[in-house]
Amino acid sequence: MSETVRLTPEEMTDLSLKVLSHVGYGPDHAQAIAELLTTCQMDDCQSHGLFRLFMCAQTMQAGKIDGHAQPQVAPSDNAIVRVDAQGGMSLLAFQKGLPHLVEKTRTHGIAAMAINRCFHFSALWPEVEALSAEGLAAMAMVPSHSWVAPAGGTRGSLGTNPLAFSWPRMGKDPFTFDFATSAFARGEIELYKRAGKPLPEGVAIDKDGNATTDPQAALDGAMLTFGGYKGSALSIMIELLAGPLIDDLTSLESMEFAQGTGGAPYHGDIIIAFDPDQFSGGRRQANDARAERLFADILDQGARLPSQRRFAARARNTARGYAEVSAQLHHDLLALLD
Ligand code: NDP
Ligand code: PYC
Repeated sequence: MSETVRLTPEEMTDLSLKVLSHVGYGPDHAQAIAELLTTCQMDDCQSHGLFRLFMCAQTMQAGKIDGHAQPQVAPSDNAIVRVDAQGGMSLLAFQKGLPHLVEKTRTHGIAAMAINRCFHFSALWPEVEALSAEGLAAMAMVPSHSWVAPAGGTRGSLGTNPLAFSWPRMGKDPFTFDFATSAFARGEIELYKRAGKPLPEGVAIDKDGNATTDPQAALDGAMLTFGGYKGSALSIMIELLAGPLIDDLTSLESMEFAQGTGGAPYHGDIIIAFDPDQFSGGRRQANDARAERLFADILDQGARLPSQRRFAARARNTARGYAEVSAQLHHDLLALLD
């Protein structure tokens, strides 16, 4: 088997739709998930592209998700958009709430969207880039399952808890970063396991609390946060903002909810958006230029901006009309249709 196969966006979406409907997702959720996975794969996001179809299938098999849930946006007259995902996957809820968040941010200067009662498996950059595409700055956070030990701890209390931020740039790709607050995302450890590769040092401990580079021992033990106590504190902040603040579950509670059944974590998602026109007091153009000066100074020394690799992959894959996907992954995804 050759190492990679070439898939066009249409082939990726088609494969995803077939798998998702086969395992039990209704057409609205299947479409939202398939579009997201295609978008991520076209950016060469390996841990949260087509690979995530396994997690979507496992989530359905676990029996707790509603594959036909219709998210409800609650009416509000303040700057908070609340969307009840009704026990479905988060993506449809995000799509439904997005226009309300954009409108409230333009009205109030700052607004937030709290998505409740959702299963969540996806990368966060598409959420924040949907807002930077509207000329707004945004950040997003979610908990996950309690796989990650706090700094100095020996067992999982925290989630892999990604934090994403996007800043709109006139005529250019936005400044975006999106990463787990664990040293590695869980999906990345799963990919190391599939590839039979050892992890770098400092990513995980085994179930006895000893440092390990064995992906399976890491999955059975606990992951570590990036940046020691600093990443650990950021991760706790994400638990609080995307959990108790918005009346939803922490990673510990999400893990308890799953009762060992596997699949995507179940919790909330918080997205905060800022309107630069209002924050800059009418001096957006001048302030944008100051931000550009900072980016130029970073690039000038040979450093790269976060998401630069991803945008380059997007440009390359879009121009040639396909992305390269591991042949083994493609083979294993087709087997989900059996
Ligand atoms: P990575 O470590 O792969 O990358 C994190 C970010 O850092 C990216 O924006 C990346 O840009 C940037 N970056 C990487 N190297 C450099 C560099 N040398 N200089 C500047 N910037 C750099 O991310 P993770 O593995 O931690 O997370 C992957 C995905 O997993 C994320 O999209 C995240 O949302 C998702 N995730 C989702 C979870 C969930 O519960 N839903 C849980 C955990 C993670 P670039 O892409 O251009 O390389
Ligand atoms: O990669 O850590 C992860 C993850 C958790 C939920 C979805 N992705």
